[in-house]
Amino acid sequence: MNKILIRGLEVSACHGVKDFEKVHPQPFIFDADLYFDFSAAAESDNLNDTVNYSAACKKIVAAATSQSFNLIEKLAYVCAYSVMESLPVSKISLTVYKPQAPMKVNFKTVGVSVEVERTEAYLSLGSSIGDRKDYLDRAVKALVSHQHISVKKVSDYIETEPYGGAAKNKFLNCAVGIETYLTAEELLCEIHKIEDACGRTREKRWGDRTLDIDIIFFGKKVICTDRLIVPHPEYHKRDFVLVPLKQIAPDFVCPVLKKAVKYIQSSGSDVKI
Ligand code: A4P
Ligand code: MG
Repeated sequence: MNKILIRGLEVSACHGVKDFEKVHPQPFIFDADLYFDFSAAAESDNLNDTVNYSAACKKIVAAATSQSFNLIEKLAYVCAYSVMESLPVSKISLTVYKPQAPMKVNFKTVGVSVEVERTEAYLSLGSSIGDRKDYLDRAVKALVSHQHISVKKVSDYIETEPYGGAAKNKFLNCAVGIETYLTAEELLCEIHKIEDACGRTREKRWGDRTLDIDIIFFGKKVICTDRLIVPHPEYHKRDFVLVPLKQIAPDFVCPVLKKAVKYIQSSGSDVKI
């Protein structure tokens, strides 16, 4: 993917852990790579078809001067998020240098680099205890109000037969399409918080639950760690996942099966339509 480069953007601002740094401005230097497919702009020669680097610089300056942070780590993320939230770049790599950091050693500069990427992800939500619709509504609301998650699509809620043998109640299921700047691990943490806020207990695998949120797809990434397997290893066997997913993301291609969702057929029969 092509990218737009910003180098040596100097901003005078007040960041640092020492008291005097919070009142006396010092220089911070930014480099940024904005990933954006500008082939249309290369063809049209029209500014409207690309990301205006001036707009990106203004966002960084505004983010860096509107608040005071202790750490350049925080500063870097705030500036990166600010660009991602306002401009259609798919990823930003941003470095911030602090050449006058108060240290009693000779040095040229110190700095940090962060990468923030926009990822299209799909979640499967299910509830089989209590007011099931209210739990799904609360989960969707929590996703909508999350600062680094933007909900793009919510499927219909469908009632499904319990799958897997452990659960006894009927489920209400849905799928949600999001865009997020979080990593997959961070997203997992956030969905666990939402499950916990809805009274989720983890007694029996596949058992009845107030709220379960699974990550089905995280962009095109294939992840296999102790904590996270994506695409979800069982999703293609389950109509309670596939039916809502086909409604909101029929053309999304599974990075493992290499098939669009609309062509994936489960062998299960947990959904009676
Ligand atoms: N984990 C690994 N990969 C993922 C992923 N892609 N998304 C880990 C989310 N979590 C993932 O999950 C256990 C651990 O799986 C997590 O801590 C995480 O690190 P959990 O939600 O605590 O436990 P669980 O849900 O009981 O286990 P599991 O294996 O996620 O079960 P499923 O697959 O969620 O199945 N029938 C109907 N009709 N509708 C349903 O929604 N749901 C289940 C649960 C069973 N039967 C159902 C339904
Ligand atoms: Mg689960």
